[in-house]
Amino acid sequence: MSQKGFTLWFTGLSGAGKSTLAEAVARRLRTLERKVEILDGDVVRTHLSKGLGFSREDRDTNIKRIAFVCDLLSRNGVIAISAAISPYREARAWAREQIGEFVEVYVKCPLDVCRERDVKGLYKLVDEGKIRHFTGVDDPYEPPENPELIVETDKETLEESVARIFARLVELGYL
Ligand code: GGZ
Repeated sequence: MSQKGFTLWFTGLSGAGKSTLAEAVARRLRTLERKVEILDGDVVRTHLSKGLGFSREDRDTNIKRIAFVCDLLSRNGVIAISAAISPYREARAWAREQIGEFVEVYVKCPLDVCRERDVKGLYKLVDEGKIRHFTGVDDPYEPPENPELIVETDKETLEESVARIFARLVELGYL
């Protein structure tokens, strides 16, 4: 089995399931004795990207920082998993270029379903006008045009999505 590092880059709306998938994939990779680190958008913003907001410029800075760390990790045999919205194609292309060993997974879920889930109550705050520039509502989300994989979290179970991610990683020669 290949032991090389790479970056698994999840992109999708808030509430689409990026963090849940990242945790589930990481858990399964660790059972294979692989070293894994998750860079979750929400968590990164409390440390590495503390103080950044949600303008395009700040989001791009956030993505560049995450990509930088993913690159360091994956060059050293670790599987880095990014779970940030990463709404802009250009920033994701930059990350792909920077990292090289890059597997982009579009975590696809309709906005209505994300809204209904409203795991953190953020969509409610958006509706109340308390949060602005929210991705997919009044801020852009540019879906990937050529991701290595699309998982549809409103149509597949978590286990099915994880299984499809593993199958794709095997196909690409990463596992
Ligand atoms: C999008 C926002 C916003 C706005 C706060 N737009 O689902 P969450 O809560 O836990 O994850 C979201 C997180 C987005 O941070 P990222 O670093 O992933 O974004 S980006 O890749 O665009 O830099 C959400 C919360 O922060 N959140 N305000 N306006 N998400």
